Amino acid sequence: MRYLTAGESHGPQLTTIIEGLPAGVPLTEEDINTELARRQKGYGRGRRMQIEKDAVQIMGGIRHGYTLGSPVALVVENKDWTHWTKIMGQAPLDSEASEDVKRKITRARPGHADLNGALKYGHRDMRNVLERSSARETTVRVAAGAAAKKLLSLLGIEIACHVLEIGGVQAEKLPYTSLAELKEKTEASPVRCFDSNAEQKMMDAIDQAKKNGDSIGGIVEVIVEGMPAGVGSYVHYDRKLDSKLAGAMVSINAFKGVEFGIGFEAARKPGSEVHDEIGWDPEKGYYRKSNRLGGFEGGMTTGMPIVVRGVMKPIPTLYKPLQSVDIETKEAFAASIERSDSCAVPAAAVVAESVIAWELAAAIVDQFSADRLDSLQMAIDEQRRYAREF
Ligand code: EPS
Repeated sequence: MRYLTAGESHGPQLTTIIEGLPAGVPLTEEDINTELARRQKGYGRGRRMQIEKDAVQIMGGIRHGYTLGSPVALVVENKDWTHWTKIMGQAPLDSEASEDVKRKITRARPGHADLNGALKYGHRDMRNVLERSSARETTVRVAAGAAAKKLLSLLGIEIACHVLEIGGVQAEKLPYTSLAELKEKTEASPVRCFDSNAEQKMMDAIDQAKKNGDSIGGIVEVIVEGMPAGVGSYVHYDRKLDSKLAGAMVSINAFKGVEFGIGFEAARKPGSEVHDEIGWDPEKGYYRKSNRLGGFEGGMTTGMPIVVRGVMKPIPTLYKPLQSVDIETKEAFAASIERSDSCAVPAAAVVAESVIAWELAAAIVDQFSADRLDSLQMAIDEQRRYAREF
């Protein structure tokens, strides 16, 4: 499976085309809109989210509620486009069009794609870069992820996300009895956090950052239950599934790092406290007595829950801008100020969940190459039986 996206943050719409989704998967606009709405929530978002009410239109690949096996085309309109038709118009500008119409940006924001993107593509107007490098694009990545999540759930695989840290405020690792409980509680939390004590402190930290004209980042965690053992491969670097998950996580705007299970903590512990002992049970088959490696050994799933975390840096657009250089005059200036979010970590957790769901669904479809949902379901059931009895 693969997908591409197109569209600028203030252009008319965002588009994705998904290729390779098996036929027979029930998928509705409502399924996708539920996920889009989750991404729009979160304490710390800016005014743009009051303008947008993201809603998908299915433009191909689905008939009477089921995927056809043909490419699935999804579109989300940008409501804000109506304010940007001149600035972001597609038609050539006449020569006397004023700088107002272009809203040209020549002062790169440190930490953003502005300067590198401008010099890579030769843009003297950095709006050409920021419009596409904006995290607005994650809207349709979540739409693609919604399709992947639907497929996974029909294979008995459940996925959830939550926020562990914002601006230095750490959530306590409180136990939850099921993913359902984790989802229910974090869905109701303005910062998508399971620990209600940390929740308020996170919101205070966001308020403080906003007051200071600053931004803050954090850490999100994605958990997946029900993945069959043996998905991925150890035989080649580009077939290791954990590496694909790591790549997907760091592909999210502003994400700078990733870890599985106990993650970087493994560097500080002896092997006996890192590796998970193997057990066998007639009901479950092989299992690990702990899950410190977060569901992967040798680039393959172990059948234990996948636990993967991503770290998001603070958004680089600051109301109290850092020093930068104007690419026209080469003079030092404060970077340009664009409307932005002071913290998008709760929304980014949903994006992380979506991209991880996508990679897992893609790996399953690749490994068990199926054109139809029913044959894929049979293949996964068989893989689970095989692993249990092996
Ligand atoms: C973003 C800047 C803000 C965010 C935007 C990402 O948009 P605007 O400049 O229009 O206020 O709200 O995020 C989204 C629109 C979104 O849907 O997540 C940026 O510069 O990356």
